[in-house]
Amino acid sequence: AKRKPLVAGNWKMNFDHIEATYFVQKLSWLLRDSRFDYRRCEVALFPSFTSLRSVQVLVEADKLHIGYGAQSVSVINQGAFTGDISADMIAHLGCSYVIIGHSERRKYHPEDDANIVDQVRATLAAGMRPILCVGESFEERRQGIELDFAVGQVRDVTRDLNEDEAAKLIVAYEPVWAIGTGMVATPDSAQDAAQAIRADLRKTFNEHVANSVRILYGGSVTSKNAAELIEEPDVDGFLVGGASLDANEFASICRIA
Ligand code: G2H
Repeated sequence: AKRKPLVAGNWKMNFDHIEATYFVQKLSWLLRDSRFDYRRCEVALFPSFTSLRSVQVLVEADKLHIGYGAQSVSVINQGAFTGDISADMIAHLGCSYVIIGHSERRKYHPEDDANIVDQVRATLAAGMRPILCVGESFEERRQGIELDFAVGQVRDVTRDLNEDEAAKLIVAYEPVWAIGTGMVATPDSAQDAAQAIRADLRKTFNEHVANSVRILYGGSVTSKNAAELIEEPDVDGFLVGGASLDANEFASICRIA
């Protein structure tokens, strides 16, 4: 990685606010104990909405260097939208990031390209950074169109952004077949996708945008496969799911990145 790496723990629908608080304490203790350098690598957690306030209180009280964010956001600012959470509500909890377009959201919720673009806009407008998830399914890989597919998903969003907005984007390349399956992409294929996405950013915008955007790899990342993935020049960190639920394992991945 040539940029400051980011290790993001996507807890998905796990941990209530008490478990979340316990986890953050344990993680910060583990990282402090191993003299982890937060200036070298950013660490961020993505709890459920119900845990964000507890995480905020703890992070602020103990002045922790751990960032946090939400796993999705409403595209609307406020009003009669029962059950939705706005970008401002999330930002006012001290969140720095929002995960957008995770394949599980694309699958189980009606999050299409237009909705994902609007989530990116809402997140940027509230002063946070979007972590845009893209990646092919097994079918696209079988057809050999995985690079075009992932690049196309990024382009669907960036075509509506200006240069300043695009430079704030974080992309997570998560091949759908690697998510929660234990089948991790090879370092070569993670690099190929990250490189293709970066090349397209260079073409659409310029060198500055291409060099600013961090591209994470996600999909069955563990402390066993993180080292070889992070050696790739265009892989700038990880979006970790299952392995982010164990503080020891997640701390190991942070140290590796
Ligand atoms: C992909 C990833 C985290 P896991 O969904 O976003 O999950 O590491 O469990 O494959």
